[in-house]
Formats: sequence, structure tokens, C-alpha cells
Amino acid sequence: MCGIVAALAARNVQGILLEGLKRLEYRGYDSAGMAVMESGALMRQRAQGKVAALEEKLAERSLTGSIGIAHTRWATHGKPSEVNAHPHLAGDRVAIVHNGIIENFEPLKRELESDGVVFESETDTEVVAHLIDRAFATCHDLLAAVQSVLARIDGAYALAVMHVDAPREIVGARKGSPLVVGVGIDENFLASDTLALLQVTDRFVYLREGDVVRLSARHGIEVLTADGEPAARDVQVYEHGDSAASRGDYRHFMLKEIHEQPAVIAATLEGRLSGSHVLESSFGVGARALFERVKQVHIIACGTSYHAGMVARYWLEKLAGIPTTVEVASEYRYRDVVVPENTLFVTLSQSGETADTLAALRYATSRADDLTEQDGQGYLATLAICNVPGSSLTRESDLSLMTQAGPEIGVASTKAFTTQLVALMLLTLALRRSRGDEREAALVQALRGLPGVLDQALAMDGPIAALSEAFAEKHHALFLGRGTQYPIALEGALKLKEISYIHAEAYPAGELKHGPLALVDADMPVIAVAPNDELLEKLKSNLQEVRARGGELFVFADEGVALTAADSLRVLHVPAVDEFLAPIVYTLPLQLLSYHVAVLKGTDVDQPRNLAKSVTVE
Ligand code: HGA
Repeated sequence: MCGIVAALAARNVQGILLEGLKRLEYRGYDSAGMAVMESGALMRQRAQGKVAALEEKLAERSLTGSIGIAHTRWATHGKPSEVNAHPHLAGDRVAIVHNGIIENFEPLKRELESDGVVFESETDTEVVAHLIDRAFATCHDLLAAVQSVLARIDGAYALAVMHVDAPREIVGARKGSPLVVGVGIDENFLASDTLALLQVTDRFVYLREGDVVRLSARHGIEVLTADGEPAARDVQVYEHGDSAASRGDYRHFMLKEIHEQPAVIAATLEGRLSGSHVLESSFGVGARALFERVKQVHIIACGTSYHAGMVARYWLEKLAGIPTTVEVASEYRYRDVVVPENTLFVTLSQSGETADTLAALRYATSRADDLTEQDGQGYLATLAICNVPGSSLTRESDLSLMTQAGPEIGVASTKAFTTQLVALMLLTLALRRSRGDEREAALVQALRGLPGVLDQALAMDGPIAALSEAFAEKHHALFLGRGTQYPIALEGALKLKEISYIHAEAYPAGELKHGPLALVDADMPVIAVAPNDELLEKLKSNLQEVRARGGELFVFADEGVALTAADSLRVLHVPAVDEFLAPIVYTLPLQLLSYHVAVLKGTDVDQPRNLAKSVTVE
């Protein structure tokens, strides 16, 4: 999604803003722009396409000044074009960058047009620029002007605004879209995420929902709540270092992140296990007492996180005996949900800012209030499983469990997914009634050994790279799995779609004969995930159904599985592990397969077309 960077410094800011935009490229975007206050005038450069195109323009005509705002745009209102790229100006007096959607922009635009305002772009954002211009003309204070305009706009936003008559100030605001303040020495910054600013600071203020902030040479950083009250916000030190922002020796961030999985899973487990138990305190204060009352679980997520939730449903029902539903957030939030007594509401999101998931959490909380009024019921508690500390999702949930994946730059999620699975296994074990039994001890031991098994799985890289050649020319692929491997098949298909643009579908293997078998021929590679679990024999019969139709089969199977490779059947052995952890291990070869197919096809692996990293608009 869009990225914002803003800087108020005592030095030239063009380089800082440009580097910030490059660090935000991973979020996905279609155009970029920058405005700098140059000798009391707002100067702007914008370009459609990559930040490199903006950089070329800046090489021809650089922007020189110590205060500026910059943006990468992922179009929601108006096509990707230079004229729609941010920053937007109003009367050469106001410059604004915006992430999000102004839902009531149409009536506001009509009102401004009938007042003689001529719009330059098709965006919703430009409305805000003109409203601020008008408000400033009356109050002559940028902060007050922005506050008065925020009272008129509906929707989601992170904003950064400059005005020529407030030449040493930047005002920012956030509601529904992320914005952090980077705290420097005699210089301060705003950005959509910390990564954009790690080149200049490791100290951050995480703004809260509704916060408005003024950076000024005179007053430093002033934060106000949505009600206009001064707010004290802690400065937090970012502890992951700056290495996440570089690919190191890897060709792509995605490959680096695939290879980081053993380490980040070890980090996610650290401090969460004691002897042969999971520590409930990892989930927050009071988790133990709450968990004892849980009778149902509702899991809400989007995309890859939704697949993690689907795996957890099998775990929670089989290991903990707790009825569980899993639903995509964009459906859940518009549905009349029935909440059985003592239901735990769980959200999964890498960024903690996913618009639909956040809206679902807010809906669940409001729903709980309705239900409480009506019949004494509502959700027992809300729990967020998330990778970004201080994010909206964690702040607004009763409990949270942080995954320790570190920053994930590749748009296609890899390490965030497997660390979510580990977190969900910890939740499953923490919710079991029969705590302290052999099953828990065995799983805790298997979890401790998991990073080592994942290292072995990564050694499949070479054979998988060779295998990927069979896919590069194909237009379709079918993934099959059963039980917990069905969501892994879905995730494998999603990965292939996302980065190689090959149309891929996943089915529970038992569904094959109920429809998709009609698609199977020599041009449709079929990938099956077949660990040595109780469903293996059934899966083998499904595989015969494919072979009988001339389909080309690729089977990922445990080392002990007796499947003999043949002309139309290729078998890749995956290191064996406790059957409950197999979905985590089997994910890695499927990630590697998508990666190598995409590399062969020459697609943009880290920033696939049309996609954005943290989806902060609905
Ligand atoms: N609505 C604005 C900003 C879009 C956005 O935030 N994308 O992530 C536009 O279309 O320019």
C-alpha cells in the first residue's frame, strides 16, 4: 500500500526522503512523488512507475530544502498516473500526502467545485488539500486547520501536510492507516513504518488511532488525541537493527526471508516454553484465567494469515477439543455473527494494520457490547497474533502474542506465515484442558527441534530449483492436500499465483473426483503434499486418479513414504517431524517452488504486480 515519508531537519532532506521511499517500495505502489519547501515555495517532482523514475527526475532537477514530504502511491481513486501521484497541492500553498481512502470525498468535491475550486487529479486526496487550504486561510495555524478538516472527512487516512505559511512545520494524522514518528536529534520524521527511517533513527513514537502530530522546529514533536487533548506517547527503541532493509547475499528478499525461518521460529519460541509447557503469560496478563473459560474460538484473518487460521482449526479441534471457526475478515465484518458463550476472538495479521482484520476486531468488540446489552453474551476476550509491536491490532486487543519474524519485506508472505503457525500451536497447547500430559511434552519437544528440521527442509532448495523448470511454461497448476495439509496446499497455490502469475487452485484431495479431475491432463501439473499421516493411504488413491488421466504428478512426501517415482510421478522427500508440525515443514518446499518458478519466469518476485504488502485500505 501507499507509503509516506516526511522529514523536518536541519539539512537537505531530498536524500532522506528518497531513501525512505526506496525502503517502502516493498509495500507495493504504482507511482511516487516528493515535495520540498524550497526558499519559501513548494517544489514538487512526481513520476509514474518506480521510485527509480522519480530519482531520474530528481537527478535532472533536484529539490533542495530541509523540510519535505514524499509518497509511494497504490491507486485507489484514479488511475496510476503522474497527475494522480502524491503530493497533491492546493493553490501552491498546501502540499499533502495521504494513505487511505476518504469515503465522503464526492460531496466534499462537489461543494468545493461549486465554490470555484478546479481539481487537477481524480484522487480523493486532493479534496483534503483544498479543505486544508481554506481552513488555513481562516485560522492561520496548520495544526488547527488540519484538525478542523479531519472533523469533516470520513474514512481511513494517514496524512502528512505542509503549508508555505507554516514553513517550519509538518502536521501528520492517522486514523485507520499506520503512521510513526521517527525521533532524531534536532530533526524529526514521519513514515508509514519504521523501516523507512532506520537510516536516520532507531527511536520511534507509534501514533495511536486518531492522533494528530505536529513536527516543528520550535516545539519538536507535539501529539494530540482525536479530541485535541495533548497526549504523552513513549519513545520506543527499534531493536531489530537495520539488516532487514537489505537483501544481504540473497537475490531477493523473499529468498532471504524463506531462509530466515529456522532462526525466526526459534526467536518466536524463545521465552514461551518452560520445561514441557507453554507459558500462558506469553499471551498477556490474565491469559491463564481467561483461557480456562474458553469454549469456542473464532479466528479472523485475510490472505496467507487466513490459511494459518485454517491449520489452527484442525489443531484446536483435535488437540484441544475446542470448536473453532475460521473466516476471512472481509466477510466476517459484514455479517450478523452469532457469538456462543465464552468464545475467544483471535485475529491474525503480519502488520497488525490490515484494514479488514482491524475492522473485524472493532466489529467484534462492538458486537460484544450489543450482545452484552441484549443477553449478557459477547466475546470472552480478543487476542491478536501479530508481527509488529505497537500496531493497532495489538493495542486494541485484550491479549496478544507477538511473532518474532522481524520485518518482512517480500510482498508474498513466508516467514510471517510459519511464525504465525508456531504462535497458533502455542495457543492450541495453552488452551488444552489436559495440560501437562505426554502429548504436550512431546509437542513442546518437537517445537524445540523444529528449527533444525526446517534447516534440513531448506536443503531441498537445489532439487526444487531443478523441479521448477517443469512449471515455468505452464499456465495452470493444481495443489492437493488433506487435513492440515489442505490449507498448506491452498497456501502453496496462493504463493504460486502471487509471484509467478500462474493460475493455481488447491483442493482437499478427496474433492478431486467431485469436479477438478475434469481439468487434469498432461498440461496441468498436480502437486500433492503427502506427509506420513493417517490420511496418506486415502491420498494415494487420489493420486492414482490423477495418474490414470495422464496428469503429471509432483509429490512432496515424508522420507518413509513408499511412493516410487515413475515417468509421470516425481517424489520429493521432506524431513519427517511430529505430524502436527508437518504443515509448518511442508510449507517451505512449496515456498521454494513458487520462488524458483517466478525467477525462471522473470517476474518481480519481491513486488508482484497489483499487490501490496500491508493492505491498509478496505
Ligand atoms: N486514495 C488515495 C491513496 C491510496 C492509498 O492509500 N493506497 O494505499 C489515492 O488513490 O491516491
